[in-house]
Amino acid sequence: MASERTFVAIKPDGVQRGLVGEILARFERKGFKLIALKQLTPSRELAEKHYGVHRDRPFFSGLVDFITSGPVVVMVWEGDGVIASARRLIGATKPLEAEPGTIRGDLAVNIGRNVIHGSDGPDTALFEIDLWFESAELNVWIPSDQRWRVE
Ligand code: D4T
Repeated sequence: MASERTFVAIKPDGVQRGLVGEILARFERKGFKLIALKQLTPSRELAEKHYGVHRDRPFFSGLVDFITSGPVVVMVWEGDGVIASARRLIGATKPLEAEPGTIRGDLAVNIGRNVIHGSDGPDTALFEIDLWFESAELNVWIPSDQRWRVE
C-alpha cells in the first residue's frame, strides 16, 4: 500500500467542545504521521472554496456560516492508506449512523455539528492540502521508531 497524505479539520464544534486532544490522539495512536498542524478561523472565501462542491445544496450557506464561526484545527496526516483509513476513523457523515468507536459515532449526534472533516479521496486530499497549507508548512520527517515498522 502506497504512502498517502490526507487533510483533516476539527470543525468549530470540536474545538469549542475541547475535543482537539482526543481527536489528535486517535490518529497518533493509529500510527499515522502528523506532518502539519495549525489553528485558524477560516475566511468565507476559504470555506466556500473548501465546500465548493456543495455550492448548490440547501445547507451550503449554513455550513459556511458554521465553519467560519470560530477557530478550526487543520492538519495533514501521512501514512499507508491514510485517506480511506481516516474516513473510517471519522465515521459516517450522519453521526447517528456512525459506528461506535468512530470519532463521530462516539462524539457527535448532529449532521450539522459532526466535529471533523476528512478528505474523501486522493484528488480531494491534494486539493484540500493545497488550499489550507503552504508547501513550506508540510514537515518531511522520519519517526525515530521507523526501523521497527514493517514495509
Ligand atoms: P465533511 O466534508 O464535513 O467531512 O463531511 P462528509 O465528507 O462526511 O460529508 P459531505 O461532504 O456530504 O458533507 C459536507 C458537510 O456538510 C454538512 N451537511 C451535509 C449538512 O449540514 N447537511 C446535510 O444534509 C449534508 C449532506 C456536514 C458535512
